[in-house]
Amino acid sequence: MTAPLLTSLAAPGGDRADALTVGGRSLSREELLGAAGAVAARIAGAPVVAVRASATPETVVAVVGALLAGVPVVPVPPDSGPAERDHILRDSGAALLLAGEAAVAAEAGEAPVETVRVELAERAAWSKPEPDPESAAFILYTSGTTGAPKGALISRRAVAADLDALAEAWAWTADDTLVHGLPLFHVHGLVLGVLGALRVGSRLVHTGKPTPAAYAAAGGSLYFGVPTVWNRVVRDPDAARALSGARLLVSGSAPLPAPVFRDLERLTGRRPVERYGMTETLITVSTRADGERRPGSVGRPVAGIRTRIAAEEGAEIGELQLTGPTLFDGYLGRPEATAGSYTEDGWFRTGDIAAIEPDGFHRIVGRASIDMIKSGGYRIGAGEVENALLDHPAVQEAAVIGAPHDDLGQQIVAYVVADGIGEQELIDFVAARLSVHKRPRKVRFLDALPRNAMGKPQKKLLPPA
Ligand code: MLC
Ligand code: AMP
Repeated sequence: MTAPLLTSLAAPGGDRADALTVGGRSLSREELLGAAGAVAARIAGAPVVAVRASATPETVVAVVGALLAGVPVVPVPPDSGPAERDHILRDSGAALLLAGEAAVAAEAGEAPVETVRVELAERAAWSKPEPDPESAAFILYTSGTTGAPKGALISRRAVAADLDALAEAWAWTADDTLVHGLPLFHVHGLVLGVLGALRVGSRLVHTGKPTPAAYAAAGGSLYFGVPTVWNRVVRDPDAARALSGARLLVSGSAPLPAPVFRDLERLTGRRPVERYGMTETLITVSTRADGERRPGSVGRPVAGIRTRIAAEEGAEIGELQLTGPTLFDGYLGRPEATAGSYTEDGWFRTGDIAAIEPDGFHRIVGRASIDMIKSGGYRIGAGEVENALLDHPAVQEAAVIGAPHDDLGQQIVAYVVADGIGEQELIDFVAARLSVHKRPRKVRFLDALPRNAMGKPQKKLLPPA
């Protein structure tokens, strides 16, 4: 039986003043629980609450407060422009937007819901019983291939089951210090990187930004990063060497290039752990602290997860499908999209193409759809960026792809048919409407998009980026 999500929030091995450090500001667990209790008291009964998820202790307090109160949390990227932010707030039905002090000023008068300021110094005891494990902990907005992001409903049970499975695979205990600097609005940084540390009881140092220098200075035993972060670490050998005292370096959210794996081993003496996951499933496949780690492989399913490959007759690779207790409860208000993400016999269709080796190790080979881009570990739907570009009056047609990129894995490249506008202006236009990370890094201007006889744009025929 999985223990309820928040049962173990009190410090198992005794409290310390810097149990949680985010961007240089620290809280003890007692302070965190007190401030979160005050948030819980203020928002109890709300149907859904949004949190402006900047990398601050206020974000952690807001999220823990909502989880104490049993109010589902919708993290909002702090740099999201009005188009993306208003979609998330309206679609989720959030009644309130929680934000730290500096952020409140930035939001004032702009957001379409009431903004509530989170105060680290507030204290209230919260002693209500743990909410139903089947209730939603999070509504995480995530991109599909077309249209606006959908809200994935993640239950408390799914989060608890996943964190326990990962703690077992990585031998993650209260003796660890977890270090990372990932955004607090996605599974990697928020669910694993904050709730994981709180559930296991380890210290957490969030570096604000995931820079090599900040990782090197943090002195952790366990580090999380997306491949872009590890690529930057190995390009800074002094920073990389400073990580040789760590117990485990974990990479996920996108494929870790084999040369980066090898450079990490060479510079730190540590073979990185690779793990695979998705917003809709949480982290489902991983190599282990006590097992083999192989470049290009994400290992075996974690406890409770079963996987299979839906391959054509005779083929070894095909769509990875899975089932288990960490799966989501569907997309909010989108029964058709939810149904479409499952097979007839109830397995989740990841949309990733994979192979399973005879010894059970999984290799992720690619994505089924060209319209799902992974850039710097962020998942970006081509359709959402195309729609943003088409909102500009000068743009007549737009096609967006993820072009291979050494540092980001893929970089967003936009091909447009447009009059009287320059590249940077269009990049800034998208950055201001959506989140900054969804901006094209390059724009190519064409006289017309390549199309087939039916008039459908043919992305495979676009000129090289
Ligand atoms: C640049 N900036 C702009 C801009 N261009 N601002 C406004 N308009 C423009 N046109 C600013 C940015 O806001 C930022 O400011 C700065 O420039 C640098 O931005 P960037 O160039 O986009 O950053 P970059 O170096 O490319 O970021 C790399 C990165 C980032 C690795 C740090 O991609 C990242 O954090 N990735 C993590 C994604 C992640 O966590 N994914 C997990 C998904 S969950 P400033 O002030 O902010 O510096 C998942 C499940 C699983 O996948 O398996 O884990
Ligand atoms: P997101 O929904 O942002 O969590 O992105 C999920 C997607 O990230 C998956 O469907 C994969 O395409 C990709 N992904 C996550 N981890 C890995 C990994 N270790 N190797 C390759 N791809 C990964």
